Amino acid sequence: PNHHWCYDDHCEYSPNLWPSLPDSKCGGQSQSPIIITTDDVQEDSSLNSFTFTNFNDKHAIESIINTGHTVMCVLKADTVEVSGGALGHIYSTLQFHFHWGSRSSDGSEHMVNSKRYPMEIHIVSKRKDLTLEDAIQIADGLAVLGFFIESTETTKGSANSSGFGGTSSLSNSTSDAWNKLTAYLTRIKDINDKANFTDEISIDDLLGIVNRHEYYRYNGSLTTPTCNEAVVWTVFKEPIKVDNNLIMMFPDELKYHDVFRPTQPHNDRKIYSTSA
Ligand code: SG7
Ligand code: ZN
Repeated sequence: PNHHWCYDDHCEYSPNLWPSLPDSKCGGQSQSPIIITTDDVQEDSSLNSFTFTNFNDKHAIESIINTGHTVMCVLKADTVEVSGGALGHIYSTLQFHFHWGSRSSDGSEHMVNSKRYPMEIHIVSKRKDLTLEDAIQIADGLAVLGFFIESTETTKGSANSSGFGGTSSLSNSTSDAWNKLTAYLTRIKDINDKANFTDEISIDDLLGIVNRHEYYRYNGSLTTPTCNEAVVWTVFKEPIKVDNNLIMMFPDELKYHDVFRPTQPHNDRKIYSTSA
């Protein structure tokens, strides 16, 4: 059975009905995304730095797929890994994907205080010692790294931006990587379209110079059905800066937009932050 869920009310299961999908955990007490209220986060000195293995591999991306809910870059198996960052296990990276909005500034899933960013990238990894099937049944089975994406235009010309007269703050390799990635979107316009990824870009190229030491941490869920409460979430504080015309290619080239779940209640959860 193809149970039809979506992010608006133009399908059988809009977000408020996700809890009634078969096998759904979407009505649970530890759901994602959430609003991170900076006044309420608890600083935790045990939140140390990550080890990102093979994030510099320019051949790690195997394919790019339009799932109908997101654009997903699938990685070659057993290549990229994430450890450290107080995770307690080694995690194998499976894929990364995007959440975006329409023409507005909305698009990210997590919010910081009242701010929503235009996009969010999720790098999804599973515990190396478990199958994916087992990992989604256990609280720390998956580790998702979330980075906000902000438009370079936002900071152009501001007091702390680099250069004179609005030079882009993107390095050439980052800009080049985002240009190459977004060039695939026109080839995967229809749902289930898939392209082999042949360009040489690494995850490091896409992340660029963003600070990878300062982040928020909490226990939550997958943000799509069946919303398993199996995710150790890391949301990095500093956004990646990408040119606005490239951000806009997601809603423009794909046939859908506003692919982000409404924020969920914290209930009794604590949100931690790396300490200053
Ligand atoms: C996207 O978000 C896809 C899903 C992902 C889901 O719809 O990337 O992945 C696949 C393989 O379709 O679900 C199990 C999984 O990774 C939820 O991921 S998220 O919580 O990081 N947004
Ligand atoms: Zn996601």
